[in-house]
Amino acid sequence: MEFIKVTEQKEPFVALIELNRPKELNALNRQLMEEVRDALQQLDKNDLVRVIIITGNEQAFAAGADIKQMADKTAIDMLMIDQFSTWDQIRKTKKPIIAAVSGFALGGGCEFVMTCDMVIASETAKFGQPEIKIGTIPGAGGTQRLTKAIGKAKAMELILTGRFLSAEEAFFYRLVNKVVPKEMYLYEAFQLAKEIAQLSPVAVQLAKESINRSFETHLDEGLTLERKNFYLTFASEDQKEGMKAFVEKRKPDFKGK
Ligand code: DAK
Repeated sequence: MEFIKVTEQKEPFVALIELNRPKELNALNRQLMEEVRDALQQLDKNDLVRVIIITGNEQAFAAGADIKQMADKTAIDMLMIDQFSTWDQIRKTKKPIIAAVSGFALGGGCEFVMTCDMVIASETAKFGQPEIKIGTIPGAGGTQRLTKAIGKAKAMELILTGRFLSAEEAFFYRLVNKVVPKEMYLYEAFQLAKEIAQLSPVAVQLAKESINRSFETHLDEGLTLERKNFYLTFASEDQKEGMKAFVEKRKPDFKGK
């Protein structure tokens, strides 16, 4: 594992996955997400693990999918690479996953957090879907999950402007379970994990499955639409310009083409 660290049984029945690309603010390249998928599949099969915590570092949970890896891709490249199957497999994890978030959780990072089951945030956490600023839209469930989590008006505001939510705001809008001082976010995540890990793993898994069913009944249709539209942004000059400008550290000049 190059981009993640996995500690099984950090506490009894609790495993920890740490995203570990600190120089790139844990930008989620394809290999990192595949490593997360593989780790989750292993942990799901391991009877000594009942709850999984996923975290980044103090500065960033993850600042999004890796823009440098996507910048030159065409719509067809994106379709053929099919990163979604990795994300879909992550979504199928049976054991509960707690995201412990400090610093940036942006774009794919915010979507990854929303794919987890519960969220403990440091007071420094910042959540957002800033894809619009680089000429694309959320591609891993953001338009669907953020809207269901915080409501239409606020989701529209965040996704159409790319603004960030502070940890306090994220708590107010029910995107996160709890906000704690930055020294405490991992500790709090472990407290929650240990409480759940003492309970019946069978009941916990069935409860998780049932809650997700209520949440996801209409999600598939939404995700299908979102995917098509995400691919479509890669047919635009604006996506090329937005991602190129980010890499070149300049302001993008969008033309609406
Ligand atoms: N990708 C690649 N590199 C990134 C990055 C990213 N998302 N975010 C940060 N970095 C890199 C920077 O390029 C910089 O690298 P060097 O220049 O030092 O080599 C390093 O991390 C530190 O970043 P900054 O110098 O920019 O740090 P600042 O503190 O000044 O700013 C920031 C922090 C988080 C505000 C800024 O880095 C930023 O705006 N980052 C981009 C945020 C963003 O736009 N995120 C959304 C990306 S699009 C999909 C799944 C998911 C997605 C799509 C499809 N499928 C399953 C198909 C998701 C898409 C996205 O997330």
